[in-house]
Amino acid sequence: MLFFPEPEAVVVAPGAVLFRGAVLPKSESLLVEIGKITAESPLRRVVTPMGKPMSVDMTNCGEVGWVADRSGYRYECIDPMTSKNWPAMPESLAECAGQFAGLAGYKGFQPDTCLINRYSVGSKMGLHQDCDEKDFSQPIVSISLGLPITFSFGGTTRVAPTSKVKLEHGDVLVFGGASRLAYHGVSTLRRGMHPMTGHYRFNLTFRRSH
Ligand code: MD3
Ligand code: FE
Repeated sequence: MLFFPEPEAVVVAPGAVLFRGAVLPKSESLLVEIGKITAESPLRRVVTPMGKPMSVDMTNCGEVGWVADRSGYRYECIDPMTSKNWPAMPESLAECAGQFAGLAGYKGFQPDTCLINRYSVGSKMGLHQDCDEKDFSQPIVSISLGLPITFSFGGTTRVAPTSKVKLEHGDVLVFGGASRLAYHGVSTLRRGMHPMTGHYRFNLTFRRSH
């Protein structure tokens, strides 16, 4: 699908581009795809290497999926919950991520994994870097669906000052270049009701793991 008119791009930090509401027209089909993926590889609560359960429920699609357990964080071909391969990444999702990466200036992005995060009231994600991938010249594409949340991003050290952006249903964020290793996180999801996702917020992050 071509985007007409071209979505408005806001550079939120060097290398980071926000396309507000850009996938609103396809949000329904994205949620249908999420439903199919989670029917095969259910959302589950993962535990950090420190033994602390995260407050976000997660699953993956693609050739590999991001896993966390007592031995660390890594990408795996097999879903540890089902002992089967992760569901394939729907072509429409891969194409959509590639298209936004291109619009943000990162040509030829071919994600091999998509992490699906589901936030419920009280879920949050503390400040962290995404550094389990091999090639940091590859961007990350994030799609937000459902309830809004406040996203924070800083510099490449934990103590660098952070800026905040509200992420809403249909927003797409592309992080590459200087922003790829920026610390980022989201604040606690507040209670609410979204017509398409109910009490939840979903976030899709498309990555190239190798
Ligand atoms: C900036 N997810 O899954 S998406 C994550 O809303 C994660 O679920 C958040 O951080 C969420 O790792 C934020 C925006 C995002 C994703 C990846 C990034 C921002 C990023 C990687 C580098 C810099
Ligand atoms: Fe992250």
